[in-house]
Amino acid sequence: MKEWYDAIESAESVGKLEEIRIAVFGKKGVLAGEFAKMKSIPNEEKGAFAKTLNTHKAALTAAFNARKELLALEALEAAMKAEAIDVTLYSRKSGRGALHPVMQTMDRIVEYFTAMNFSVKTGPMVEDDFHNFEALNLPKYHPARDMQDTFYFKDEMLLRTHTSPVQIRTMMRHKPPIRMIAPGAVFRRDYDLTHTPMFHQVEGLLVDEEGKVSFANLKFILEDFLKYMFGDVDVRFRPSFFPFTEPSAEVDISCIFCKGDGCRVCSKTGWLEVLGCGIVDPNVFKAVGYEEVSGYAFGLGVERFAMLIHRIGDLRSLFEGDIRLLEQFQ
Ligand code: 2NL
Repeated sequence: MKEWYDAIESAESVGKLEEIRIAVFGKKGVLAGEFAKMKSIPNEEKGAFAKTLNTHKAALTAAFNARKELLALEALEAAMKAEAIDVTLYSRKSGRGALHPVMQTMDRIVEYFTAMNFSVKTGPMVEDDFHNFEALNLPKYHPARDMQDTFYFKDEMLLRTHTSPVQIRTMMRHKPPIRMIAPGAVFRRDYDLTHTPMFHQVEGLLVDEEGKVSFANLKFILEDFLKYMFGDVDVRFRPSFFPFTEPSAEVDISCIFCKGDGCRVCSKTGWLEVLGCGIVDPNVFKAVGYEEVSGYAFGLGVERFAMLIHRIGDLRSLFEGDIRLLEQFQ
């Protein structure tokens, strides 16, 4: 009998234990075999024999059940260990983005002008010929309206090429005085090292009674604005031309990279062009129905500002959607 106790104790699997159960407790098993011997045992010994055998049967059953329970417990533990999730394990790092540098720059520009009491206006990106061109003293067949530069839809609709139509809409809805900026995306058919088909502009417009708005007013606010954006820079105004302003000027700051000595970025000139501006052309006021008013306007490209402020060399890196760019602007 001892060998069967040992067999139960050392059964390593549920399958092995089942084999032993059949060999010990089964119809043709060890116990059945022992009980069968009763027939050939003398009557006076039967009592003691049966008693011993029943003791073994009870003890073997107890041993079997104990082993079965232990193996079941071990199997459960193994399964739980295999399926366990290690909540202390470090997760894979995912990169953190940031507000796009162009939008950060736009926010800073907007911050300056709202502090100066300009209100922020927006308008549709799909515009019509009148608001984008005609009202801005850009008559039909003007070179700036060239199919080469503008994305056209049918029925004289187009993607706005500047945010000026927002000012036109604002003037047509509200009486002067006007003191507004129009930030937003604009579109031109242009794609090379320094041009993308979509970019961002902020334009500004101030209108008040005839004689109240001077070029000196425009010069002051733009000089103050550029020092706010770029720090201690020199600012110069060069005569220029825009169809919607007269007189017009382009505005330069002293090169922020070489401090005016001349370098690769400023093409050895010591100056960087950053703005266009001027006194609003009377034809623009005529188009929106304004009379006896004066005003100034200006426009700038936000990508150019962002690139100068953050020393970004390649315009296209702003448009690739690579999170490694944004990671640098948290
Ligand atoms: C530039 C030049 C400019 C304007 C935009 C404007 C708008 C109205 C009337 C008159 Cl409604 N002018 N806008 C004026 C001068 C320059 O932008 O170089 N932009 C990137």
